[in-house]
Amino acid sequence: MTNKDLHFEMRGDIAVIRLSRPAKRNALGDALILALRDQLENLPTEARAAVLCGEGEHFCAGLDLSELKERDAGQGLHHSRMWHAALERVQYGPVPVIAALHGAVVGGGLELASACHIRVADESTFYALPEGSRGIFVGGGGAVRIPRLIGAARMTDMMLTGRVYNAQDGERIGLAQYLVPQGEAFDKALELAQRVAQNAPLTNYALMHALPRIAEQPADQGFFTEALMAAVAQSAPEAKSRVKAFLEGKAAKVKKA
Ligand code: 1HE
Repeated sequence: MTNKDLHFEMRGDIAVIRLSRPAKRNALGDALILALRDQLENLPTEARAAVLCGEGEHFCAGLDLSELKERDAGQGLHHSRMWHAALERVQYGPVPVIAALHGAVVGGGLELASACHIRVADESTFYALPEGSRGIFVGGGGAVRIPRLIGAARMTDMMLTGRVYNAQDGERIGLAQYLVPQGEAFDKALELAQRVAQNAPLTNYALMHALPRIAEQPADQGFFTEALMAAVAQSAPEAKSRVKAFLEGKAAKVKKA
């Protein structure tokens, strides 16, 4: 499903997906959510990583409130599940997704950002979950993903009191892994995506698909799953050639930060 509010381009082997509805602060209506899902399901095979960003002054104002018409309980359930399906394509899609954040990252916008693998925020970024004040609840996976980033207590506070976190505090509590000067989030996200794209595809796959599942498993099962994933990754020809290159002094060392 194509959508005029979702812009897509390839920059080399990086897929750039841009929410392009700035007049409505990139609010996510049903059509846009479905287009995002379809876009992730149909990435060109040469894509090795993706950057997700928003056009205009804000990353995303969340759910398009103009579509919040009367739904009965069953319709509400299906609507939430539609968001889940789309954001699962972000989290468990073919390539790691780096979110470039600026301005408002609120409601469903924060749910979308939390489904990405790395979040880069610029100094204009602010985070909120205004669902509490709108009389609704998160429905795009936020109740699962956001506590895993910042803890249930902080999310509860955000929703009960309408607390807004600024960019610095957002990075401090774990909403973003990177904080950059205003206007630089996209460039930083692209730089990181280019770096991620150089990893062995199986390593990226393990980080996207095995690690979050291991993190949910009891330790004993997690250790076992880790061993299986490690065995698969290290047996790939690419792992052998990369290790050989290091041993022959042909690959980069880890440098002090
Ligand atoms: C919208 C939306 C929207 C803006 N749905 N139309 N999300 C919220 O509760 C956040 C609501 N939005 C805001 O608080 C503010 O708009 C912002 C802080 C994001 C941006 O402020 P600002 O001053 O730059 O823009 P604005 O003047 O408020 O909005 C510009 C236009 O965008 C305006 O429409 P216009 O026709 O009068 O120009 C706004 O109505 C429109 N707009 N945000 C629809 N969200 C899976 S469940 C997820 C549940 C949720 O996400 S609930 C939280 C929803």
